[in-house]
Amino acid sequence: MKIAIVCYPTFGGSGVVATELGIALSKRGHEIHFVTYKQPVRLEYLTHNIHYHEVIVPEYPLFHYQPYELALSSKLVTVIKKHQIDMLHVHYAIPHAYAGYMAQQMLKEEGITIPMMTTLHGTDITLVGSHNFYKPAVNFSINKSDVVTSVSHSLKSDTLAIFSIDKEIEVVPNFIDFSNIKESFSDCKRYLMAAPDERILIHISNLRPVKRIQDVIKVFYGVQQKIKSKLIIIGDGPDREMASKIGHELGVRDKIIFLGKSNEIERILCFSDLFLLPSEKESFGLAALEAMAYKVPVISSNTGGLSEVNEDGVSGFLCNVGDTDNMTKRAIEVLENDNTLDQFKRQAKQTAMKFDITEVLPKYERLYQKMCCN
Ligand code: GMT
Repeated sequence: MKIAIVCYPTFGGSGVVATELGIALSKRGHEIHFVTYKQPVRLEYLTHNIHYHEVIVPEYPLFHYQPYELALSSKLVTVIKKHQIDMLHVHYAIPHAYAGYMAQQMLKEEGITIPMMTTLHGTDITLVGSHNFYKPAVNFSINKSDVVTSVSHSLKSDTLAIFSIDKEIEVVPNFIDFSNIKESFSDCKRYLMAAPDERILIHISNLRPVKRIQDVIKVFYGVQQKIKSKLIIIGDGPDREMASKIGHELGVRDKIIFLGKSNEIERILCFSDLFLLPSEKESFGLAALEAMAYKVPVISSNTGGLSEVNEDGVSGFLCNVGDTDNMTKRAIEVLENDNTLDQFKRQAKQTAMKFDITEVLPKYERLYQKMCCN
């Protein structure tokens, strides 16, 4: 099939999932066309089966806000016609489902029918989309999608609770392509980050308030009182300064390493011992799943879809949002002795393997088939 994929090209989970999905589909013989404003960060190569079309929004002084949706829907019309695309898969409802619907309508005028699947990822529903500024348009474009999927059962329930949806929502979880995950690393440079007798805790996110980075620092503070350790923080965002300040106040700033945005997550996960994800909201927690795939157990909150990914007592532990005392206790339980840590590491990987792409890809392909050929 010829599939146009619309996504955010940045480090966020929705863009990563869309990119990995496109790459996997291309390997199965589908022709994939990414349509977005920058080459997606995880899209390292373009082949005859993978194409990238840049949406350009020229600055025009009259516009206070540059009209990205307009440029995107126009680009979609052009790409769909030129490459005779069979279907459209948009990731993240805002504004992609809306722009996709507009493209569908323009093409209809020319006698071209193009079905659209919308995959809901989380903040497009729970944080941004639910706001009255956007809600009517998001509700409308979800209902106008031919197929709607969500990345967890929890996100499906949230969507049905927040919006008036008259479409069936199919749950298709996020995934890991285990064929890309190395069993062993020759260049895993743990010594660069910590002494041999230190444990390494890690947090990866866009450092937004929803991630509760203050809880990451508090938990680390508690852990390092009992166990010699370092904390690595990957990603960048508005709460980075605040995290650093709390680190100073608690006297642990010198044990926290901020690495910024990274495209080399695997080279850091390979030596990490524990992933912290205490989010306020989290529809799935792809970052946690990626950590588990590299044998890093997870202490997370039990919000949203996290309990569908992180198995309590198996791949790590789930705690109530904001309960940093319990998170600290659980973290120490996992890290305290080598045997327990090894067991959690093994179990983390086993749990992650349930989300291998070979389990998930056929679900998308079945839905594509149904949508295009019914
Ligand atoms: O977590 C973020 O703020 C980024 C956001 C995104 O849209 O990229 O992540 C959402 O989608 C990911 C991929 O499906 C999920 O793994 C994240 O849990 C979800 N984030 C939230 O729900 C806060």
